[in-house]
Amino acid sequence: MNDRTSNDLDLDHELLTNVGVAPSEATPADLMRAVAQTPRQQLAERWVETQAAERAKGARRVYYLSMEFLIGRTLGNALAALELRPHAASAVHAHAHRLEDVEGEEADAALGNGGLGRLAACFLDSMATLGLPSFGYGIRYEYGMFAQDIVAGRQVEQPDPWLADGTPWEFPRAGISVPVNFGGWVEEVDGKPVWRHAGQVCAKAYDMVIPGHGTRKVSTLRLWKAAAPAHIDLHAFNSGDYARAAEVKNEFENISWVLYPNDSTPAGRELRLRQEYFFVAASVADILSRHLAEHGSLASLADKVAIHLNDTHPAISVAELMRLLTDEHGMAWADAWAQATRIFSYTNHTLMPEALETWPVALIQQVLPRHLQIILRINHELLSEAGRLRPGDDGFLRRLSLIDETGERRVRMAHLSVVGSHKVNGVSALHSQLLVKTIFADFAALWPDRFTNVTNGVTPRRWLAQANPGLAALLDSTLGDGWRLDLDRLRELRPHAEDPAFREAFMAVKRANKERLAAYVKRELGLALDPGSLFDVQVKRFHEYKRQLLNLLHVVGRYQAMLADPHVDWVPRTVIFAGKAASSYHLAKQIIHLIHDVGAVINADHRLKGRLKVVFVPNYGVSVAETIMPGADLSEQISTAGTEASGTGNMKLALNGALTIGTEDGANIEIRDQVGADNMFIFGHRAHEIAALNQGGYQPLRIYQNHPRVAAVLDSISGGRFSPGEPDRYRGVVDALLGGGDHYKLLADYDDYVAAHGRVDALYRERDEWARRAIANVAGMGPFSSDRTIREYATQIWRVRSLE
Ligand code: 26Q
Repeated sequence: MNDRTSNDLDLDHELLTNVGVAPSEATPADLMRAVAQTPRQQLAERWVETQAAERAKGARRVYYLSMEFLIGRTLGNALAALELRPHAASAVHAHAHRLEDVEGEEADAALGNGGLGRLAACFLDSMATLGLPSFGYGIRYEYGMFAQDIVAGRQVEQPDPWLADGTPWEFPRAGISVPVNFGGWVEEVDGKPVWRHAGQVCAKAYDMVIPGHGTRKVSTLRLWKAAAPAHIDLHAFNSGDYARAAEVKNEFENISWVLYPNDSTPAGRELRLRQEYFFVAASVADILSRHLAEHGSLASLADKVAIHLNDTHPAISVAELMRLLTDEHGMAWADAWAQATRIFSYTNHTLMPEALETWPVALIQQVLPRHLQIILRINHELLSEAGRLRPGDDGFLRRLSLIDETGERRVRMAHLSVVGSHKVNGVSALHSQLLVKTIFADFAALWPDRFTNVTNGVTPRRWLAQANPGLAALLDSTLGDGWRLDLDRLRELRPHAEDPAFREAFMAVKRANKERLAAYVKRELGLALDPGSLFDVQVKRFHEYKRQLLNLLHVVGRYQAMLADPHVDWVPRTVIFAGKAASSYHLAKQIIHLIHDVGAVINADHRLKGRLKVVFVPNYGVSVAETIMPGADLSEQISTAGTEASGTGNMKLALNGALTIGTEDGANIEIRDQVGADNMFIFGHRAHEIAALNQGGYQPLRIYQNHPRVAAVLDSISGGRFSPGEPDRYRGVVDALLGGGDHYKLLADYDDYVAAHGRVDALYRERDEWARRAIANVAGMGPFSSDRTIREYATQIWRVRSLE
């Protein structure tokens, strides 16, 4: 088929006909919309083409169900995938603007909290690029992840109305609207259960087309918006009461209003449960109607459909599919169950018991009465099977049960996900090992083959080609451009680490990226950074287990040591933090405040001669990350061993040439295996040693008493050294360590962490040696492409194949 679209952008025409402004008066935001039109049109053509090809082949597809897709901006990625970048750049230049500035006008699609949501976005990119027949399904939140303002050192959350000015990237599918029912009760009619629902919402489909790179294939991200059913509007219109009509409409439409934050402990909010069922019901109905249209019968469903659960958030789909197959389509229970367990697979993203999703039985009874019956039947059959295996072992049954009977009865969504899936995976080797040793040990005894590992990855298109054009150009001229689609090609960099000219070029790229980051910080915060200093970066959500506070303890310790010994030739450091705290997570917000207070004191202390700076970059998100990752020298991956399931920021930073200081946790271990232990700064207790500390009565107070340097750091914080106006401000933070038992073992790892920083300083003085090791990091990152990850899912779990 010949491509009729010209690749030359006619911006004046787009401005006049699509944006509705005179070309001479176009602002950068107008230009952004005008530039977007050409890729939008080409994506629409590719979407139609891809759908037709999949339908013609009767292809098996994977459906990736996720409450979160942290897409970020689309324009730059679309231009790259469609090979339109040079055309767009010259068209924008003709309007006396730079393409990067025009791209900067686009709002991030921040439909996710952090790692889990960004992983889903990287997976879409890889699924499209590999040509896998695939859909992502999620929610079209009106408001994404809150924007973070910092006011007097404290986090203030602002709404994120990312759709306020519209987005050029969505395709409303006016014809695709699915009714979703809620509430009511279940009756028996002729011996069959009938759900008499009490309420109904419409799910309306909005598609985002996900371009593949190096292929005309695309993937689809179908997001559902909640709308009042048409009859509601009609009713209000007839009665003439507009105010009441608006109120009623809101009750329906609030379902897709706002992304829920990833709280320290997920509260069982009813609206969140409604969101989960809303998008699951719409997605499963859409999957079944597509299957029936293409294949005519549900008998072949499991041959053509794979559904993946991104964490337990869409777990109710197991019950929903069973309901549709049995109640609506008359399939026998056993046949339906055999299909369901062939169709579903599930990824777990956390081991921490308090983060595992459960819902009160009473709430599910009220919102989804038929689903509760189905869950109880699944549970009955599970416990019967398990009882036959281990007769009389009541503890085993209690631990396996879908219902937690201790206290208020609750449904364990992880158990529902495991029982309903043929494969369950963790996201790094360590995490997957711990899963079968801890929270899923009983299920692993029952079904050992169900559990597997698929280590996370990141897309090299966004996280190297787009974020770091300088390094991308150096790689292109050194290795050719094949690494974009085959990241293992980075291995060929290894010999170049021995080439002084290459090292020079590599370090010049790093320097330019640090200058770009410094310019951003200057613009945002008015703070001047020294690009010659070591940029020490920790960017991620704020959580106690990620131990931003350990990093800060080192900063304070270093500050004290510098004051004690100002004439030592200290390696200049800029310690950069960024990340959001859940709005209800008091301690995490206190730590953000403390970083600001410490920064204010240190940055103003002239005795340091500018050799230590502390910066907090506000509103961390995908686009901010694209500026920070390339400018980092040192990547802080310092979670308590056994707590970070994988991490993906660790991969983005190493891929951009940062060296890691990290614990043996999550994917850090596999990164070390690939880049070499000599090229990382590993420290701290290992997972089994942390477990032993938990067994053996860990006493942080002992450490405090026996380590004067630790004591001096903690005393200065708790004594108000950094909050003179309110000396008690950080009592609570320090108390969590000394009085609260230091759950995440900061003090146990402090000494080793400080020692590791000593090795960092020593290496940084040896510029040449640092360059060698930074290059070794990039060279070792091939396996951490999400293309590798998705190939593993496709072959080992989903059994889907690329078209042709
Ligand atoms: C649950 C219930 C109610 C409200 C919110 C939530 C909720 C939302 C988001 C719970 C958890 C999340 C996000 C979890 C997450 O991002 N986990 C990270 O996943 C990454 C991708 O696998 C890993 O690399 C990280 O280690 C893991 O922390």
